[in-house]
Amino acid sequence: MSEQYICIGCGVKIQTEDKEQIGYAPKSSLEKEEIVCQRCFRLKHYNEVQDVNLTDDDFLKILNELGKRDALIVKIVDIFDFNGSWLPGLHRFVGDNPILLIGNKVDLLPHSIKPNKLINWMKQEAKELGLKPKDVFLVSAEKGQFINEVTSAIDEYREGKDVYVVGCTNVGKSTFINRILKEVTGEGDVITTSHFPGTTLDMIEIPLSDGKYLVDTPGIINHHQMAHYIDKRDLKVITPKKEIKPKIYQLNEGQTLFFGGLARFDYISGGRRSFVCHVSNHIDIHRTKLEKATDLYERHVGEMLTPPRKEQLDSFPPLIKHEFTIKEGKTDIVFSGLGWITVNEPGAKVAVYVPKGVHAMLRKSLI
Ligand SMILES: Nc1nc2c(ncn2[C@@H]2O[C@H](COP(=O)(O)OP(=O)(O)OP(=O)(O)O)[C@@H](O)[C@H]2O)c(=O)[nH]1
Ligand SMILES: [Mg+2]
Repeated sequence: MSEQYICIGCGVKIQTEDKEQIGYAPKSSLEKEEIVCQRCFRLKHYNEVQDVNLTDDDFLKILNELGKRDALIVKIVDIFDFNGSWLPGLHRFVGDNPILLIGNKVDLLPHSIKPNKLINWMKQEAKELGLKPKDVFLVSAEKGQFINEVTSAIDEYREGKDVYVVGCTNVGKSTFINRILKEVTGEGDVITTSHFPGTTLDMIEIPLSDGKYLVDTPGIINHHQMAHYIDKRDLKVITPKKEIKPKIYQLNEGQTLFFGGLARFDYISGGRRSFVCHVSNHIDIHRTKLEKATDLYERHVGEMLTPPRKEQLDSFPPLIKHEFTIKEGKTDIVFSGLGWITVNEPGAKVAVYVPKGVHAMLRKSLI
């Protein structure tokens, strides 16, 4: 019987027959110690992604296994897109297994934010969302911030069991595991990572010193995230790479902000006040009069207001209006996957427009 090889980059089963299907690797590569599929090779060397035909159900099936295993679950969220990257109903997959909650990409938030405050905020949000984690941490998998603390905590909480790292796509699960590996073994970038959602395709088991495993899992797709509606080439625009610089706008009633052509914010009433925008530094914010906004959008989306790209407009969903009245001080108006606007005083009436399917909401301010 032939041996089953697994791609060390994404976890997919290796096949050598069909170049067009996932898991393809040339026969010659089977002799290597570490086998990487063609898709991972291209991602790593050319930053090009080959589409796969796996569905949500395929990924859910993989995660459903977790309920049957006795393990520690490490749930990762992207702190820049906390609500968008939240996996609802995690208990359905993981059964009674203990959970650690980790907010990744803390390097993107303004340095002035105190980590402890953020952790308390995450604890509160987790409670409201019905999750009871054993503990909550912040990290930067990419920069290595707080990695030692988290690694020790994992080792303690796992009580000699396997560890599964779960979360929605793109939160940095694979980067996190690579970082731990680097700290422990000195080996860099074993697992394939990329800014395209859906990089990891199956479970990847990394052996631990006691014979147990640290396991990377494919991300669950949250369809209400902005990333799924834009051209792949524009992911770089909406995803911050560096600390975001808050931009303060003093607005009068009847003024509008556009975030590229991806979102619109109308300030309806509440007197002159300031709005602090937390979005990727690469997003152009365009200020205009509310009464002119609809017309401006129709004329300039795909040109001055971009992304989306002009050639993509036929398939880009229309912007849908959500109205909010801000009842409490220090509230964030969240555009799932794009960022948020912080309002310090109650009493403002606003309208938020996001592509149909993308979530918009209010939350207690993170900062
Ligand atoms: N700024 C910042 N970016 C990060 C961090 N960790 C991961 N990223 C970036 O986030 C993107 C996704 O990282 P991955 O590790 O591939 O995410 P994943 O959760 O494994 O994604 P899937 O395999 O698709 O489920 C990549 O562009 C990473 O460089 C971090 O700590 N800070
Ligand atoms: Mg991954």
